[in-house]
Amino acid sequence: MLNIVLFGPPGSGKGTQSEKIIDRYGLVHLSTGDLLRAEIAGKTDLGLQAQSIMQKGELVPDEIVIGMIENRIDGSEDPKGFIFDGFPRTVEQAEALDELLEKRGLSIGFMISLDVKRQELIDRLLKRGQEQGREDDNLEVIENRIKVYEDQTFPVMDYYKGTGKYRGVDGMGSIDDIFDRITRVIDS
Ligand code: B4P
Repeated sequence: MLNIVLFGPPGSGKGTQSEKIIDRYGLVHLSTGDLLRAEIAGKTDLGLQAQSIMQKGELVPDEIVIGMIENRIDGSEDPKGFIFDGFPRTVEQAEALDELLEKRGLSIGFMISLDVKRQELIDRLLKRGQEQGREDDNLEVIENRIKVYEDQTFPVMDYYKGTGKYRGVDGMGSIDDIFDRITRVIDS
């Protein structure tokens, strides 16, 4: 099984590239951002809890996202592998992911980390805010999301570097060029 963590700051192209990776490799897409937005749209208790946190650009509590991921792994029938998009976002989530995979005889193959300049992140997210009206894509919240990434999520990179699973990819340029770089990493 091919299990990949797709990592990067907000706006680095995780969701965008995940779609292309699942098309090519037939993996199951597990995006905690999408799962949380579905809970909000469904007005569930979990969604109501998550909504105010996401509107501020803060992280939803670890136990909530870990539980969601665990349910989805167990609900997938005969998967070829998983792509974890936007998860793990804290070292605690990374440790929990390793633990829950190990219990099922699975492991992460590698983590692909998309490297994108700060101004480009802001420009992409502001553009999406204008086009799609996502509540957290406005300048004040984007800046907080980047700060939260630097403070709480960036250390996850060291966690994977420590296990030899980190693979850095230049996330600047066209979507197709970036996808080519990613496929070279996966195919090697
Ligand atoms: P996410 O949904 O994961 O959102 P994101 O980090 O902003 O990135 P996303 O994947 O959507 O965007 P992409 O870079 O593809 O998280 C949202 C919130 O949910 C978090 O702030 C947090 O509150 C909560 N959350 C999620 N997971 C959590 C967890 N594990 N723990 C706790 N809380 C969690 O693309 C952005 C834009 O750039 C798009 O419009 C795209 O079209 C464009 N784009 C992509 N690649 C491009 C390129 N090469 N050139 C030009 N534009 C490009």
